[in-house]
Amino acid sequence: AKTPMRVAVTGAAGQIGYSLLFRIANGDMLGKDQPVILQLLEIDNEKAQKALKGVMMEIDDCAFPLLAGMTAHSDPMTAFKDVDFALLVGARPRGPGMERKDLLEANAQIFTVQGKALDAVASRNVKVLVVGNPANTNAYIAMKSAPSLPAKNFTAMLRLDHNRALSQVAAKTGKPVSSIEKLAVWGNHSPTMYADYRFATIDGASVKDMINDDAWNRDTFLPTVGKRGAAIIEARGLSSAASAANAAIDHMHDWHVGTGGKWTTMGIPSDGSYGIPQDTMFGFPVTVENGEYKIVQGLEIDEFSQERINLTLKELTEERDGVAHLLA
Ligand code: NAX
Repeated sequence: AKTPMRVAVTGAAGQIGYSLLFRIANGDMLGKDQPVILQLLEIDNEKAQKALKGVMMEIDDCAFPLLAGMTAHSDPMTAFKDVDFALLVGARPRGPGMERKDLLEANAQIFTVQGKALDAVASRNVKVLVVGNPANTNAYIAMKSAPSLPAKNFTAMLRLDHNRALSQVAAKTGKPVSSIEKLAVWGNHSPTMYADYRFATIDGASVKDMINDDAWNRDTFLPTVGKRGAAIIEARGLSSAASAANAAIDHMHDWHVGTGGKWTTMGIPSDGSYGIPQDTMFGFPVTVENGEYKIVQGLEIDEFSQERINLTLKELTEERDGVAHLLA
C-alpha cells in the first residue's frame, strides 16, 4: 500500500470545507489508491473549534477506507507539519463597513503567518493552493513569506472560473464539457479575469468559429463568468461552496496526477511569460506533467485580449502594492 500523504486544510469548519474534506478523504483529489491524513486548521475560537469537531465526527462516520488519520489544529505550526499539500481556504471575509484596504490587510496578516509556518514545517515539496480571497494576492503573500520553499509551490485558484467558462461554452455550443479543450482563464480570480476561448476546440474544430459572435463573448460570456459568484449569492443566499470545493479538487488532482497534455488554468507565479511581471500570481493556461506545471507558450494575444489582460494585471498590481508595506 502507498504511504499516506498529509493534507492540510484551513478554514476546515467553513462552507467550502464542508464539501471539500469529504472528497479529499474519498480519494477524489489524490487518487483512489492514495491514503491521506487530514490536518485541519481553524481559528483559535471555541465556536469554530467545536464546529470543526462536529465535521470530524461526520468524517469519522463515513468510515472512508483511504483516511489514515485526522487531527484538529488552531496553530498553523502544528497544522502544516510535514504536509505534502496545503489548501488554504480560510480567510477573513469582508465585514460590514470594511474597506477593500482593510480586507487586504487583514488577509495579508493571515497569509504572512501561514506562509512562514509552511516555510518552517511543511514538506519541501509541499503543493499549496490558496482559495481564500483575495486568492491571488493571498497566495503571493504566502509565497513571499516562505523564502526557503520554491516559489512555484504556491498557486491560487482560478479553476472555478475555468470550470464556469467551460460550462458556459458547453451550453452555448450544445456540446459536452468533456469535449472542450484548450480553454484558458488569464489573470486575477475576480470579475476582471479574462476567460479566453479563442484557442479552444471541440473535436478539433474551433470554438471561436463555431460561436462566431464577438458581441456574445464581450457582452454575455465574459460578464456571466466574471459575475457568476455574485449570481450564486443572489440565488442561493450563500456564496459558491460545493463548486469551489470541486474546483480545488480538480486543481490539486491535476497538479498531482498531470493533465496528459491537455490545458487547464492555474494561478501561478509568473516567470515573465506574456509580459506578466515575474512572481505576479496570475492565471495562465498550463499543462502538467510529473507534478510540474508549464505555461502554454506562443499564444497570440490580439488587441482585445491584451486590453483584458492589462486590466486584470492592473488590479493585481494594485492589490500587491496595497500590501507591500506588510511584506518589507
Ligand atoms: P466560510 O466563512 O464559510 O468559512 C471560512 C472558515 O475559515 C471559517 O470557518 C473561519 O473560521 C475560517 N478561518 C478564517 N480565518 C482563518 C485562519 N486564519 N486560519 C484558519 N481558519 C480560518 O467561507 P467559505 O464559503 O468556506 O469560503 C472560504 C474562502 O473562499 C472565502 O475567502 C471566499 O471568498 C473564498 N472563495 C474563493 C473562491 C475562488 O475561486 N478562489 C471561490 C469560492 C469562495 O468565494
